[in-house]
Amino acid sequence: MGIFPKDFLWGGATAANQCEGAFDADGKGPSVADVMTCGGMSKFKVTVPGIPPEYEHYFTKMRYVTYRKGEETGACIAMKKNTYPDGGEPSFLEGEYYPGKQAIDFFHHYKEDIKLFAEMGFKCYRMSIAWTRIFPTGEETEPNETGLAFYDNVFDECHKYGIEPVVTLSHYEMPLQLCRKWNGWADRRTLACFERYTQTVFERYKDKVKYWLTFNELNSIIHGGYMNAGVFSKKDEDLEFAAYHQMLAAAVVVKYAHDHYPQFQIGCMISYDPPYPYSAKPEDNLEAVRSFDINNHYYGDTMIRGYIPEYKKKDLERKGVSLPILAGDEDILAAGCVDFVAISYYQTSVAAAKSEGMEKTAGNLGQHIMNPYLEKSEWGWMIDPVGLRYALNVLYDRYHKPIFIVENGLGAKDTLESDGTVHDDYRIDYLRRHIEAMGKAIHEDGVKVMGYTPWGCIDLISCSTGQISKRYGFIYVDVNDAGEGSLKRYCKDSFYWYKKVIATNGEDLS
Ligand code: BGP
Repeated sequence: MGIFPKDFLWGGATAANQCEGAFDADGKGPSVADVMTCGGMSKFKVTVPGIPPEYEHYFTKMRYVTYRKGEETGACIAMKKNTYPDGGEPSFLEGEYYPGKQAIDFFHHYKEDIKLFAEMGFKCYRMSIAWTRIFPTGEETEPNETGLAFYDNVFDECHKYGIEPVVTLSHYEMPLQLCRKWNGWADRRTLACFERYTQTVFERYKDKVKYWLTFNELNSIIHGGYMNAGVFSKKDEDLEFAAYHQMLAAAVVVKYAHDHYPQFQIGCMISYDPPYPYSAKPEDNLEAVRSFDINNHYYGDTMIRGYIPEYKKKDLERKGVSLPILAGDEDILAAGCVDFVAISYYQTSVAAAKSEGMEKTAGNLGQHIMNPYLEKSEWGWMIDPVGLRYALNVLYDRYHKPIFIVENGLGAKDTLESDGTVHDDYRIDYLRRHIEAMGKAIHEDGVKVMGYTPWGCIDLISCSTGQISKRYGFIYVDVNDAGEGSLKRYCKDSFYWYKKVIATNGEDLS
C-alpha cells in the first residue's frame, strides 16, 4: 500500500486578488486588496509604534494601504492595526503603484495557466472568487453577469483536464465599499451581503464546484483586520467583533450549503502555526497552550465544534470585550459545522512566559522569538517540516475531521536563466521535506489528510509585501515588482519535480 490515499488531492493554490489583475475589468468593483501597495515602492514611509529601530527597516518592505483623511493623504501598514489612522478612508492615490491592478494577469492567461497545471497532473486547483467581480460594491441585489461568466470559464477549463476546483469564498478581497461604509466585518450588516454573494455563487456553480472554503485564514484577523475583514480601526474590540461575525457567517453558509447542496464539501480555513514552549519551564508550557488556543484553536473550535470555547470567553472577559451575540446565534454556530478542516502551514512559533531580552526574528507580523533549531527563509520565516507533522497530529486528534493542507511553500528569489530555465532546488528541498513529514503523519500516525495544494503554484503577488520577487511558484512569470515584464510563463525545475511527485502519488520525491 502506498503512503498517500488513491484519491489524494494534489494541486496548487492561488487567490484572485494576488493573480487575476484586471482589477476593474467587466464591471469589477474595487476590493480592499486593490488599494494595497508593493513593499518598498511607496512614496510614504510608515513607522510602527513600539518597534525597536533595528526592525524598522523591515516594515518598509511590508504592504501599505493608502488612504485619504479629508484633504490629507497617507499610508499605513496593511497588517498592523496600530498604524491605521483614525478617520481615514482607504483610497487609490495618484502616483502610487498598486501591484494587484495587473498582478500576473491570470484574468487573460487562465487557459494557458490551467493547461500548465494540467501538465503537472493537478487533481485540484485551489482558487478564490473575487466577490467584487460578482457584486462590485457588495450591496447590489443583482449579480454582475460578466463576472459570473468569467468563473464559469475558469471552472470549465479546469474540468476539461479533470481538475477539481477548490474555491475560497473570501480570500483577503472584500468589497472596499463595505470597508468604508461599515468598517467591514466589524458590522453585522456585512453578513447579509456575504450571504447574498455566497448563495449566488453556490447556485451558479453547483454543478462545477464541489469543494468550498469559507474565509481564508480567519484567525489572522486579530493581527490587523484590514486585509481579511475590511476593519480599518485600531480597536481590538472591532477585530474581535469582525472575527465573530465571520465565524457566524461561515456557519450560516455551511448550513445553507448542507441544506441545499448535499454534494458540497465545505471547510473552514485557518493559519495553523503551532507555538513550541521556549523551555521545559511549566510557565512556558502554559503560555504555549494559551497562545495556541487563543491564536489558532478558538477559530477552529467555533467553526468545527460549533461553539465558543470557555478559554476564549475568559479571554474576552479579561479584555473587557463583550461580543455582539444575538438570540439564536448559538444555534447558528452549532448548526453550521464544517465537513473538513483546511489549513495554511508555513511555520511554527515559540512561546515564553516572559519574552523580554530574547533573540527575535522578523516574520510576517513583526518580531517572533527566534528558534535556534530552525533555518529561516530569505523573508525571515522559520522553516520547520517536522512542525507540519506535529501540527497535523494535534489538529487531527482535536477534531477528527479530514485535513486539507491548502497552503504551504517557500517564498524565495528566483533567477530566470537566459535559456528560460529556473533552477529552484531550494524550493524542491523545502517541499520535499514537507511532503515527507505529511506522509509520515498519514502513514505512521494515522492522520487523515485529504489533499495538498502548495501556495502560489504559479508566481503571484505576495500578500504581506506585495512583491512578486517573493516567488512561490512552479511556474515563473516574467514580471518584476514594478509590474514590468513580458508576463511570459516559464517552467521551473520544481515544475518537473512536482509532476513526478503527483504521477507517483507521492512515492518518488527524489
Ligand atoms: C497566506 C495567505 C496567502 C499567501 C501566503 C504567503 O497567509 O493566505 O494569501 O500570500 O500567506 O504569504 P506572503 O504572500 O506574504 O509571502
